[in-house]
Amino acid sequence: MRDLSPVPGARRSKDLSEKNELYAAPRAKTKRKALIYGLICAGLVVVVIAVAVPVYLFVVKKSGGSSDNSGSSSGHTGTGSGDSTGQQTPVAAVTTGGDGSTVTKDDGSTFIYNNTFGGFWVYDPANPLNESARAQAHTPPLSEQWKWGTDKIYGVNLGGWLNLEPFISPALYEPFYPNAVDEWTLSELIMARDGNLNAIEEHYKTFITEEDFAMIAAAGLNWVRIPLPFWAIEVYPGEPFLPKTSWTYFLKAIEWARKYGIRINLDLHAIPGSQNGWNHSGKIGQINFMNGVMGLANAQRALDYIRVIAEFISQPEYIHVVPFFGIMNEPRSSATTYPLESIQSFYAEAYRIIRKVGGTGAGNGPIISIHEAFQGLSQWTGFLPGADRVALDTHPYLAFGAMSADPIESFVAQPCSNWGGLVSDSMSAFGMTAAGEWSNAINDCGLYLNAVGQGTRYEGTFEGAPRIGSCDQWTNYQAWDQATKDALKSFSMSTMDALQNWFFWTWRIGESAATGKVETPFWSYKLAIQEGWAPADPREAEGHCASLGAAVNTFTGTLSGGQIGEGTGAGPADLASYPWPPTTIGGYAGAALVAQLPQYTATGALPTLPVPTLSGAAASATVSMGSGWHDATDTTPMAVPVSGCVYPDGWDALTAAIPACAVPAAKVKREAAPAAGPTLMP
Ligand SMILES: *[C@@H]1O[C@H](CO)[C@@H](O)[C@H](O)[C@H]1NC(C)=O
Ligand SMILES: *[C@@H]1O[C@H](CO)[C@@H](O)[C@H](O)[C@H]1NC(C)=O
Ligand SMILES: CC(=O)N[C@H]1CO[C@H](CO)[C@@H](O)[C@@H]1O
Repeated sequence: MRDLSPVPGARRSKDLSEKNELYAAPRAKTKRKALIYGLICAGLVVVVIAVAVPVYLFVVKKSGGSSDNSGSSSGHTGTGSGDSTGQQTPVAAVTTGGDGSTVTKDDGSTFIYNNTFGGFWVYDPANPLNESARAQAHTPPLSEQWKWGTDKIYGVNLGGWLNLEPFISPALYEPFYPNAVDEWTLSELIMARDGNLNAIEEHYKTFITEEDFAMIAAAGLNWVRIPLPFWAIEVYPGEPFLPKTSWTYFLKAIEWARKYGIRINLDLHAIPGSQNGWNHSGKIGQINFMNGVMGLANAQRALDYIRVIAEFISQPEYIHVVPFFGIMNEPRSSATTYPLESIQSFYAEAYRIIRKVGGTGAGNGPIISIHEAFQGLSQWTGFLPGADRVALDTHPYLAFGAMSADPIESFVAQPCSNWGGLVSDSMSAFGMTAAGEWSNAINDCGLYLNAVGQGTRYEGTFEGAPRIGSCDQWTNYQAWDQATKDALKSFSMSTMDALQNWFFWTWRIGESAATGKVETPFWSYKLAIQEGWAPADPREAEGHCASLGAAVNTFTGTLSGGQIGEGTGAGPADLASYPWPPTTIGGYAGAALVAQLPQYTATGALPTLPVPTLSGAAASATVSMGSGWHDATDTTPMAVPVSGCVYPDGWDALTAAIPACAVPAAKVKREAAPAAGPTLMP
């Protein structure tokens, strides 16, 4: 997330007397407590009777089988009693459950699944690929095709989990204040302190767990967007990130999403060399993707990582759980970095690659989501017309514009007018458009929000902004009164109504180690549920703008043709007008100059992402979990450094000299491997 919102910012400030009223516990809370106790008491009964879905029986061998079984079977009402022959013991294992059912996790511990929307979980060790689970009755099960533009995405990001951000998990950064400012420096400092990066894996293990997926479904949400860094695949020498490990946890996310009927938008969030110079790209500072001496080489690496991910998620075993691929978070295209035509060439090349991997047409490979690159949605009208399933991504935020002391009430209707029309117009003019990020923040208050060691515009301590007031009232959520919460909820709902298909940023904000509490409360959906400023059901938001008397232009059309994978298969007519390599790399305008830039050469081994290892009872399942690589005919090697050549540092190359030895652009062309099935290569 960042501040280059292409939409109008907040209004100018007026005075607001700070609120110091004590937090009055909302009535709802008492009611909820009673409900909670009721559920606990009813728990066991509910487990047995409330599940109207089939219960599967499977047989475990008496010797040695039972411990396997207890470890991973879900639900556990089974009380298999030994039979007199001592041969085999039938154990009833619950493989699915609805509201109030008990879920048993990998480690044998249990929790209660709550879902008042008719959702149910499914996990059958005999068929770990079962796709019947539903997040809610109104959300299609994974086994059914998502209807783009008709079914509504009510999503949250799992931000700061596998791709770290200081304001999301401040406790990881605080011990190193002010030196850890991004994942690069954090990794270096943890390595220096511990001699390993176990602390980062510990974060993966604990920050998001299975319960979160259950709670997300219980909150009426049906999608998650998961930011993933390229180092989930590999690192190059000199890159201090923890390599490969986050992939293991992404596989857990796939398992849990499948179990709870939630779909995943995999968002490649950090790109070699940095696509935006912001902390969440891995390294603050330079933009070396598509910019400067290593701009093209870094882009080659990025394309290969996109291919490796597309090869994984296009497999039939995974495509229904991960049908949405955000290929790059927030590329910061501009006249001083890489211009629109450059990022469009990159997107077009990614499109060729992904569609070649998965084939064309609904269900073949993911919908491809491209961020509007801070150009505004309308700039994308007419880009790749007729393309097979390309979606636009936009991140509208109020938090980073001009600050205002006005009360939350004054912001409530803004999303309706500011954003509703933009998204709907884009749905009509371009096709599927979703807001990959938004938050409740009406200002930039909160620990590390603008970066470690930086202040806030609101307090007049960042970027020369004039002071508006103290941030305390906006960060000390325990003191918020009911009116504040109601206004915040209303702001949330008008944003949901305006954006229509959305992913809140973010599900969870970790507590600060210093204060033991969340310091950026506007940014946590989990906290919003707990403290009462999230709608119980996001569908309540529909019509909210109208109820406020604010006009919102809701998309009422239908997407068709290539937009939903029902195109002619001809592909976009203008694909050839977006060449790869592009004719401009930041600082090098014109094919002749681009041709001088160093490139990697396609001679490297292909890194296939591993498939999950089944454990417990599932270990004996006979289903194939795939090979990790969808298209066996895709044997184009990875682009790697030319052996013997010394390249400039890919993260610090803006002023480097061009090496004489690296392959000049003109000599390298992506090899088209023999095509099996439909191909869009022109
Ligand atoms: C479901 O509700 C019960 C109390 O009714 C609670 O203990 C449990 O943590 C909830 N489950 C989840 C996943 O939040
Ligand atoms: C998946 O699980 C559900 C619920 O247990 C069951 O009804 C369905 O038949 C299963 N489908 C497959 C393909 O195993
Ligand atoms: C300097 C910098 O990169 N700051 C960004 C760090 O991340 C936060 C949260 O995403 C952004 O708001 C900052 O702009």
